[in-house]
Amino acid sequence: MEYLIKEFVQKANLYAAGVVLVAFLSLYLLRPGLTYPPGPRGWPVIGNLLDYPSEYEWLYWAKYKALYGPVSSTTILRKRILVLNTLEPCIELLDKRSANYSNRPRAPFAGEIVGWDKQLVMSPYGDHFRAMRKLAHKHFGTKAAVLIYHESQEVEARRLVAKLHVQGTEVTDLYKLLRSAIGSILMRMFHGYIPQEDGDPLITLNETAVGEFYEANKPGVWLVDSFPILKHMPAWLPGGGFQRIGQKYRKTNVDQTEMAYKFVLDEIQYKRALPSFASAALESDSMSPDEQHALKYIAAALYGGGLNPALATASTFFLAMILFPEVQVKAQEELDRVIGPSCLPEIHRWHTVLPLGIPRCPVEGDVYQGYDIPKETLVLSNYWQIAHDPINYDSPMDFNPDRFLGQTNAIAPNKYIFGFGRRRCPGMEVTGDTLFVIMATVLSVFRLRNWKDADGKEHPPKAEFLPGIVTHPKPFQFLAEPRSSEARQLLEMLHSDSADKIEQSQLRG
Ligand SMILES: *[C@@H]1O[C@H](CO)[C@@H](O)[C@H](O)[C@H]1NC(C)=O
Ligand SMILES: CC(=O)N[C@H]1CO[C@H](CO)[C@@H](O)[C@@H]1O
Repeated sequence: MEYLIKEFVQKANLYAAGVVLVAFLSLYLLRPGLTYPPGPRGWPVIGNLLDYPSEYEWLYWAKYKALYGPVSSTTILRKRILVLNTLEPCIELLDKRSANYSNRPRAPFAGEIVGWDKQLVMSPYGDHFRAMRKLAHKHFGTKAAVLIYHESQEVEARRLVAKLHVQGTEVTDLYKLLRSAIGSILMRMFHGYIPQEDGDPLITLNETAVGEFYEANKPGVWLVDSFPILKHMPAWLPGGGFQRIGQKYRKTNVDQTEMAYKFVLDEIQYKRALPSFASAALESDSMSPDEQHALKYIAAALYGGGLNPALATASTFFLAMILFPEVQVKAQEELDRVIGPSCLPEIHRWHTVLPLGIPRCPVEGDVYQGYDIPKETLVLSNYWQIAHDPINYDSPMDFNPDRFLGQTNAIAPNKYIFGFGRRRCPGMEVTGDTLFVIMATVLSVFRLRNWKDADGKEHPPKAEFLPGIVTHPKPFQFLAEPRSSEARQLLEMLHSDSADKIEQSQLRG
C-alpha cells in the first residue's frame, strides 16, 4: 500500500490531482496493485545509469535493501531490473515459479554472434537446455553419481601439494597452480582427458575461450547488444569490426567444444577411454542426434562454467586459512569432522564468489506481491547480501565456521549460492567434492602461514577481492610449510617423477 501511495504522490506532481485520482481508482479497482517494485527515481531514457558503479555491483544493489526493502527495482537505459535482496523472493520466484524465470536475457553479441547461446550458461530455456540438464543430472547430479570422480580429484590434489612443496617458502603463483589442478580435474571428469603439464593444446584453447567469454559479456562494450539490428551489418562497413571479432571468438568456442568431443569419440573407438562424464553418457545411452549435440555442449560448458568459481573458492580457502590460523589448527585436528560440515560452507558464505549469480529473465510477465514484473525484466538475486545479512547470520563479516557446527539455524549457503530451480548449478555435488578433496589434502600436509621477508618480518595477506562476475581474492604471497617430518617425506615422494608415473599407469590400468 505504501508504494502505491508513493507512486501516487509522484504522479500527483505531474498531473492534475483529479486525473490521477481517476487513474488510480481504475488501476486499483480493475487491475489491483499493478505497479513496479519500489526503487530510486531515474532520469528519462537513461534511468539510473549514472548511479551504477562499474565494479563491485553487489554492494550497490545491497544498499537497495535498506532503502526500498527486500524486493526493489530500477531502470537502466530503459531496461527494467528487479533486485532480490533476501531469500524468500528468490525461492518464490526463481524456484517455485522456475518455469517462468528460467530464461536468460537476450545477448546479441555473446549469445547469438559468438554462439554462447548453445552453451548451458547462456542457453535460452528450451529443448536444447532441457536435454543438457537431463544429462548433467543423470551423470553427476547426485552424491552416488559423483563417486567415480574421486580418484581423479585425489590424484590431482596430490600433484598440487607436491608442486606447492617445491615453492614452499614463498608461494606467489597460487592462482596458476590451482588453475592447473582444478582444470585437470575437470578435464579428467568430463572427457577423461589428462592434460600435459605445460601448454596443453586443449587447456590453451579453453583459456582463450573463457577469456573471450568474459570479454564478449562485458556490458556496454558491444553496441549490437543495445541495437540488435546491427547483427545484420556487414563486417566491411565502418564500425562493422565487431563482426570479425565475433567470428574469431566463435571459432574458438566451436573448436574447443568439437575437439574435446572428438577426443572422447576416438578414445571410445580405440577402446581406451578413461571413465568420464562424456564416455559414460556415450556408452550407456543410445543417443539421438539432438542428444549427442546436447552432450557435446554440456560437457564443454561444465568445464568453462566450473573452473572460475571453483578456483575463486579454493584460493579464498588459502586466504582464510592464513588469516585465521586458529581455524586452520582446528580444521587440521579434526579434518573430516570440521572441513565438510563447517569450513567449506563458511568459505562459501564469507566470500560469495558469484555475488549476483547470473541474471534471469522471465519468459512471460508476472505479478509478485502486487508488483508488476514485465517480461524481459533482468532479475538479479543478490547472494552476497543474503550471505552478509545480520538477519541470517550473527556478525556476518566475521569468518567463523563454528556458526555451521552442531545444532544451528544458520542457513546453509548451498541453499542459495548455486542458484535456484531449473537453473541451479548442475555441478554442485561435483564441485563440493573437488573442493573438499583439495582442502583436506592441503591441510593434512601443510601449515599455511604469512609470508616472511628477508628480515623475518611477516606480511599477512589482505582480505581483498577483485571485481567481476566471479570474484577472486587479490593475488597474495604466503608460505606452505610441511606440518611434520612425515608430511615432508610424503611430499618429497609425491614430487619425485616415479610417483607421478605410477599414478598415471594406475589410472590407465
Ligand atoms: C508466468 O506468470 C504469469 C502470471 O503469473 C502466468 O500467467 C504464466 O502462466 C506464467 N508462465 C509460465 C511459463 O509459467
Ligand atoms: C569451455 C571448455 O572448457 N571446453 C573444453 C576444454 O577442453 C576440455 C578437454 O577435454 C574439455 O573438457 C572442455 O569441455
